[in-house]
This record gives sequence, structure tokens and C-alpha cells, in this order.
Amino acid sequence: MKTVAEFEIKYCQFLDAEGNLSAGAPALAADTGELLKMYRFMTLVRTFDAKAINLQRTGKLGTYASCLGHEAAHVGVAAAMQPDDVLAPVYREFGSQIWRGVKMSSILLYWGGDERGSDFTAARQDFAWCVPIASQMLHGAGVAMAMKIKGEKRCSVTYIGDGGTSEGAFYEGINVAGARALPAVFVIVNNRWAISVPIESQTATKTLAQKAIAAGIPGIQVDGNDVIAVRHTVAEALARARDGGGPTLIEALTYRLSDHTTADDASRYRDPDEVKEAWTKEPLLRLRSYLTRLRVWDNASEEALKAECAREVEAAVDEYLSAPKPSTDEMFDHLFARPPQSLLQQRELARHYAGNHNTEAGNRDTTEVGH
Ligand SMILES: Cc1ncc(C[n+]2csc(CCOP(=O)(O)OP(=O)(O)O)c2C)c(N)n1
Ligand SMILES: [Mg+2]
Repeated sequence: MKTVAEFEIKYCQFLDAEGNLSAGAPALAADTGELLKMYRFMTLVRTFDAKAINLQRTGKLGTYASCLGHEAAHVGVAAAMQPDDVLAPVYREFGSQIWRGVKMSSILLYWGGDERGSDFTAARQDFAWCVPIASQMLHGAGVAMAMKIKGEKRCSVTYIGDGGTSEGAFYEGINVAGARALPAVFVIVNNRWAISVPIESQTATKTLAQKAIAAGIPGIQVDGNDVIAVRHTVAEALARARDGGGPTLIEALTYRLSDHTTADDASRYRDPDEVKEAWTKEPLLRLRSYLTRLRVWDNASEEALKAECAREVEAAVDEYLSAPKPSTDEMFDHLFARPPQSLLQQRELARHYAGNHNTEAGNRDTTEVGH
């Protein structure tokens, strides 16, 4: 017997839970302008997230998947991307989308049940949300294939959850990306839970990053609560992909501090001590400690930022709530070039029942639907 192949999985962290910087950190760790920008977005996303949950609780938003605790992973990934790269998200990567210019009012519109929310004004080539688990892996790989065929210097970045890595489409996506050396980066957000299924029941592998080995591509683990490490790792992977070096699978280790969605109650299956422990490692705290140590942040700047974020979110909420309701025709008009007779009849019926409802503005009242 001889060894025919050997593999290893590296782990990257620069900023620990207390905000201490390790040796060998990249130049980004000294770039206070960029660090402050990322901290600002992370705070904005957290403010937005809390507001979205309140909107759902008061019947003004549909089911919403909180991104609490994922801010560093989401902002770090987006900050490493070029504007003309293409993002294929799942359903909770709002931090990446907001960084890339997607309006918070669009996000609310979509999760309020209005498809017009996915007609982004910025990042127009990015994909909208993808609820069928892992199907976005094929979109991400397909887009990267198109970029390669066209000889473009662009990349796709595709998200997937820890639970999603058990799906066939996950393997199909990384496999074709490896086989064709596609300019694609896949980011697993390992938040340790897939609704009520813990990572320990999800897989026997020690890391999710090692799933890359089966696809013949590099796999790396990163502290997903360390925005410096996430941005650095993704930037390296994107640079390699852009240079023709092929795809990378990155596993970002974080924790879902919230329920799965507003339709879930995680206290029914999760040990509260685990959640308490996870709060000590959350991403904003450590970046704030680090910025404070660098003497570029203090309590006054924190208060000012929180007030500014609250104002920005309120403006987005106003825009969302005052958006004219879509007409019932919207349900029928975008699927077929020539809708079949049965759908045309249903469209008429919907018009009839909607009455003058179709022209009313605002007054959103949504019904909870799980997914
Ligand atoms: C194909 C498919 N199967 C099942 C579901 C139901 N479902 C929605 S979210 C989810 C768990 C996903 O967990 P994970 O991939 O870890 O992502 P997270 O929600 O933690 O971000 C499941 C099973 C679905 N949406 N699509
Ligand atoms: Mg998960």
C-alpha cells in the first residue's frame, strides 16, 4: 500500500473573539478607512435585521430569515468582490446585498411578497434569493461557465448553508466548477444549524471545506466572525479565479444567533447555553474592540453610527410601506409569452375579486408562510 494523494485543510483567523490581531495579518488590518466602512455596513445590516423582524411581528412583512451573527461573513465576502462579479445568494445574505447596493426597501418589498423587490436597481446581474436549497450552486457554476466562454475577467460568488452541502446540487456545482476550472468561488456559511438539524447530525466530515477535495479544488476554512479573515480569504480566491486558477470552496464558521426564520422557534430545539456562548464570539463586538484599540472608535462614534443607521433603515421602511401594491395581474404576467387560456381566465377572476384593491397604495398586511 502506498499513499497516492494527501490533503490538508487550512483555517484562517486574524481577529480573535476579543479583538486581538494575530501576527501575519494582511495590510487590510491597518486600513482603518476600509475597516470603518465594513463596521458601518455590519451595524447597518444588524439594524435592518432587527427592524425587519419587528415588521414581520406586526404583520407588515412575510416570513423573514434573520442574518443576526452573519454580518462579518456577508460583508467580508461582498467587500472582496468587484462590482461586476455576480452574486448568487440563498435567502439571508442581506449584508452582501446591501454592500453591493441593493436597496433595503427592495429587500423588504420582496420579503413582503412583492416580486418587484428582486428587480434590483444596483448589482443588476446578481441573482435574487433562492429558497430551493442548493439550486443556486448550479446558477453560480453556470454563470461562471458563461464568463469563461466569453473570456471575461469576472467571477461568480455563490453562497450555500451547512445544510445545503448535503444536497446533490452542491456537489454538482463544485464538481463542474473544478472540472472546467471555472472562475467561481463558493462560500459555505456554516452557522451550525439547518433549521433544527445541528451540524453534528448533518455530516460525518470534520470540516465542510474538505468537501472540496472530492471536486479537486482548494478548500479552506475561515473564521466567519472575523471580517478581515473572510475578506482576505475571498479576495485571494477571487484573484486566483480571475487569473484562470479555477474555483475555491470556502467554509466560513459562524453561528445563527436567531431563529431559522420568523416562522421558527429555536428555543424548542437549541440549548440556551450554546447561544450564550456564541454571543461572546459575535462579529461586531470584536471589530469594535479592535477599532477602539486602534483609537479610531469610541462610544460617541458608536452612538452616532447607531442613530444614522436607524434613520437610514426608517427611510427604507417608509419607502417600502408606501410602495403601491402590485396589481393581481403580476401573478400571471411574467411566466408565459402567451399565457394559456386557463391562466387568462384566472387573471380575469383575480381582477374581479381584487376590485379597486389593485390600485390601492400601501397598507401592507402579510400572511405568514413558512418555507
Ligand atoms: C430543496 C429544499 N429542501 C428543503 C427545503 C426546506 N428548507 C428551507 S431552509 C432549510 C435548511 C437550510 O439550512 P442551511 O443550508 O444550513 O442554511 P441556513 O438556513 O442555516 O442559512 C431547509 C431544509 C428547501 N427550502 N429546499
Ligand atoms: Mg445553516
